[in-house]
Amino acid sequence: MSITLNREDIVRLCERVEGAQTRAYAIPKLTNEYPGMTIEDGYAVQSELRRRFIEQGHTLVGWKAGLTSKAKMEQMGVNVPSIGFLTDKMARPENSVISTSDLVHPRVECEVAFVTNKDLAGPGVTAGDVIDATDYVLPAIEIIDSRFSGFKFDLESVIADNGSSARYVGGGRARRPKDIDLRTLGVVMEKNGEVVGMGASAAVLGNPAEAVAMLVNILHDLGERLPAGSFVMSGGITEAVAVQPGDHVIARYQDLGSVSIRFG
Ligand code: OOG
Ligand code: MG
Repeated sequence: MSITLNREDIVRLCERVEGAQTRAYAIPKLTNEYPGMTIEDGYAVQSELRRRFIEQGHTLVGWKAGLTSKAKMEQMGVNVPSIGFLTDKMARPENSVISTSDLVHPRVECEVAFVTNKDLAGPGVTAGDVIDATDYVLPAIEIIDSRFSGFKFDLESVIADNGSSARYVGGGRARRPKDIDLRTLGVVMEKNGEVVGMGASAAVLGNPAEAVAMLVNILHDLGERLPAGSFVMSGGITEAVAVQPGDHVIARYQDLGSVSIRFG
């Protein structure tokens, strides 16, 4: 597989995704019009989107792995993980009220986030390399928001839509990766005081550090590396849960404290 779209089509699809993201409206998945689109085409559109955002003054903060757990793959009907980029404009403080008026149909996910203190570059990066380059891990909530109608897509389209990235919130208690067992961290997600999801971190490729290694190896294929100081989310442990204005979500993690947000 390789890039099959020409530059004009990549720019056209990027503008379509950018419009849907910035003005919060749903669009049909891109493969309806471009059925031959490849995963590499999806990343070409995503890279163009990243270039534009940076040109507009957004700062690249890190990356996210997506579709790295069985729960997420089954929920979305996709069986290969993906990556997307994260900027400063997507970050929200813990305990804040996140506006839903500029989102299409937001959902929340509980994830383990990594902050690195060494550069990482593929190919062949392992979970051990990731742990060695990790300053600390912390609990996070990702707010995803597919721009595709009905939250229905395929891998090619969701990659072009930057892996449904919308907002993210880090919090809780930062820990050195060597002081905890990254595979057995339990998490319980509550919405309005009710448990709506629970799982353990091994749901993410056996160990969330594996997801970060995979992400760095995909970055290599895109001609990129992960610089020291990056914030990386390793992927939802449980299914994503839809939220609406007035909802309060809290993710309680074993050994990592909790992260809480409200929606308005
Ligand atoms: C794609 C993004 C998936 C995760 O953590 O698995 C993701 C989607 O489900 O819209 O962020
Ligand atoms: Mg996610």
